[in-house]
Amino acid sequence: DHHHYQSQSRSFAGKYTPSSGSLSTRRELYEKDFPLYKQPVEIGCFSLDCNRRFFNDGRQMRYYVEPDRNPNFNLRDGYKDRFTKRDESQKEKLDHILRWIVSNRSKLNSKGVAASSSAIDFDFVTWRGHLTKLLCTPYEMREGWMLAVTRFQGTIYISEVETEAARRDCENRTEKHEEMMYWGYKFEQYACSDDVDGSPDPSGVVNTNEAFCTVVQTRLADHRLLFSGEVDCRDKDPNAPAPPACYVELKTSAEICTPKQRSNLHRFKLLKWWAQSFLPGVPRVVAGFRDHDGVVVAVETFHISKISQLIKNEYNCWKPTVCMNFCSDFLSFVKRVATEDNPCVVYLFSWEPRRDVTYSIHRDSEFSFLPHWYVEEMTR
Ligand code: 0WD
Ligand code: CA
Repeated sequence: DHHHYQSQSRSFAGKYTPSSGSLSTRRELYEKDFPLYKQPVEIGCFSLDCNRRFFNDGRQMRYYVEPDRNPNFNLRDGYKDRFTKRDESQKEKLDHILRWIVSNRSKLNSKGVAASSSAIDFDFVTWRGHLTKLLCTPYEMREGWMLAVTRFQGTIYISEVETEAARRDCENRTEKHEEMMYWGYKFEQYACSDDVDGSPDPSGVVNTNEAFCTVVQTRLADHRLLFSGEVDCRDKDPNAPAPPACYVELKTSAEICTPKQRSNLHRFKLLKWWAQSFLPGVPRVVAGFRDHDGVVVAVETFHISKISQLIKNEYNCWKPTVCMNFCSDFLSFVKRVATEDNPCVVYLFSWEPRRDVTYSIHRDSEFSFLPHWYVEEMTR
């Protein structure tokens, strides 16, 4: 099945894995059969408004309005005078997802009391973006990561910790780079409307506090996952398939002028685009290709289910099976390591390119990330 999703469960052929203090990220080790990955199901959504306030509904949903194949969107417009930027120093960790869980707890509780060891019937709770990083790890040559892990009531929570290198990069961003980060949000404004029958309004303010997030449930091998990811927009056709199949991911990328540039898009960018959208079952990515002056000169749709075919012609390219098998083995590693069920204990998993994944253990430290309100709410 070239879509790689599985609609039915099949038995998990658990095999002996030696227990060890580290996990290899070498690609060859993960060139196995594609693991079971169930069709992701949307179990809810939430919105963050212009002040980053949480709402347990889809009020920030936007609708995709197909741009001209060769538009002339100026992505620099409004950067100076119509841009409200989210405060990046506010580290939100898993807070919005935890608020969603508390608001929807009745839907999540196991029906039979003794049916499960975990109170919410999931092995892992995390952001989709953290899983994207895991999927890309065997091919990542530049940026490492740190993931804080806590086991609480049988469920393992995973929240990213900013690395020293990432903090430096963030502080040393050039003005040019700062502006280019705005371009992606500006493209969204050109391609989305707030109302199902409306049109985009590029004269408005771009506010990066606003977000619509889907909450999906799925299973990777024997890992039951609950994660949330930000969704750019949906198909406005009322007959479009149900979420997440109606969702559209928007991207901007440098214009492609040479075969070498097309090859680099396939070898590096499509890996990240594929991983991010495959995880929640978003079927298509619409890319706006811009010139050096930030003008979108071409728009192209990439269907996630066709990407594995597209890249097969590239020499020494990434493989979806390596990404999924690494992620599955990493989650098994985490289950083996994070044994103490305690909201104050963090297992900190760290990885740097060309190294193995290692971990350290922290009790009542600055890495603890499950808020008191969440622990209290879930224990009552
Ligand atoms: O460490 C993180 N990445 C954290 C993310 C820590 C705490 C919160 N978040 C959350 C925010 O609540 C946000 O709404 O990130 C959410 C998005 O989560 P995700 O979907 O799991 O992240 P990811 O797949 O990496 O990014 C999706 C989109 C990005 O679009 P592009 O096309 O550039 O991939 O979410 C935006 C961005 O537009 N985004 C963010 N928004 C707010 N905070 C963040 C962030 N830290 N990172 C990406
Ligand atoms: Ca996007």
